[in-house]
Amino acid sequence: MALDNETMQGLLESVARFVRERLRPLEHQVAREDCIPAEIRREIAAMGLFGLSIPEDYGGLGLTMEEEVRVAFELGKTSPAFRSLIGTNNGIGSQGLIMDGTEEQKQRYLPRLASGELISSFALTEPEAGSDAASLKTSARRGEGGYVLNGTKRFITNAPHAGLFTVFARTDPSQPGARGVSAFLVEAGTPGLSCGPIDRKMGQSGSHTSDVIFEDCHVPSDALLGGREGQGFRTAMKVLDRGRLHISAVCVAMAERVIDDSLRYAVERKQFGQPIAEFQLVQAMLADSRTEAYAARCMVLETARSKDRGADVATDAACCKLFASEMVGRVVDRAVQIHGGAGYIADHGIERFYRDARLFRIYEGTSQIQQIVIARNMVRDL
Ligand code: COS
Repeated sequence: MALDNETMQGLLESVARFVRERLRPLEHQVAREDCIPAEIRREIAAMGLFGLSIPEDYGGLGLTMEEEVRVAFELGKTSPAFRSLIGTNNGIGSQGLIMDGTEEQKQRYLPRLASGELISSFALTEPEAGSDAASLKTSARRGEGGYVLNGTKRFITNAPHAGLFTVFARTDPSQPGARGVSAFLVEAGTPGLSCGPIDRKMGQSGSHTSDVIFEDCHVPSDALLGGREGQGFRTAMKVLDRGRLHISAVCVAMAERVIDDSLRYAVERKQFGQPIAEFQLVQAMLADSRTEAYAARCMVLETARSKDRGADVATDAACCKLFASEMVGRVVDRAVQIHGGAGYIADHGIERFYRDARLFRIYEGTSQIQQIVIARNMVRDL
């Protein structure tokens, strides 16, 4: 444990209180305005939430994976846009740097990521390279004193707000697959780097994605992550293994939130002269949702503990992501059903979770990619 029990308990309680008292009342506003208020960002920064997973030596809280998923179990009990604001700094935007960066690179960026002064983004996906990430085309040619980047990245979370991008680009055009890929740390404002317009999405309003475009973008040699070419794809995969576990925890949290909303509604709502919670067909939906959310919670905690013990959790993290993201899809669907007509009306907020949850089965690897990772590793390890 990075934190003693009492401190950890205090952190969990303050995140739960913050979600209850500050974030939940803002859910409709954030959805309507597609924007998280600046004072909320400041409060999130003051609580240290931008640096949950960043080591203490660089100004973060240095939480273990188990501690991090426990925080996500609380923070995820509201609109996922709030979690997404800190998601890249704790996950895919910073982990490449933490795992494989040089000491100088860590010193330069991690303290500002931990404080929330700088937002980071993970720029892997391209218009023609999504699930097949190793086929990416963005190029990084050696140029004077560094590299010249050209290409387009797509659906990049937090890109419109990012000060730092971890960019995956091909340094060796003779290697068409994973081996030719390297990772770069590129600062916003570098000439030749620009972001496209903010994407209009099905859900998760308040969290923004956009294209990131590189046109003859010169970066110095020391922007190469870890100072080594050809390591980028491996870095991306390690980062995603970890990210998938965190997303699984967020799925558990959203499921628990909508189960709680559904239960309260079912107890209050009367039909045929009694609360609908007393009807066995409604009870079946509540019970199935509770069972599945509990199973996902256990999987996530077990895998997080195993990661903290130093085990390779690539397969188990994929199992968690597959199960938890599919699970929350079923749970929000039942939540709409239990709410009936109200579930379809925006004012009740349930349809918003239904749309928000859909992304979990897609980003950080689709369900089908998780199945491939799991089965391939099973065959490999036989
Ligand atoms: N940890 C460390 N290294 C890994 C790894 C992992 N989890 N998974 C793969 N690697 C390494 C392999 O060992 C291999 O290295 P060598 O060439 O030295 O042997 C290299 O990476 C290539 O691996 P692989 O051959 O498995 O690559 P594939 O092109 O077959 O792709 C999948 C594998 C499909 C699993 C990968 O492309 C993937 O995860 N795609 C989904 C991408 C994604 O999640 N996108 C979401 C965008 S971010 S929101």
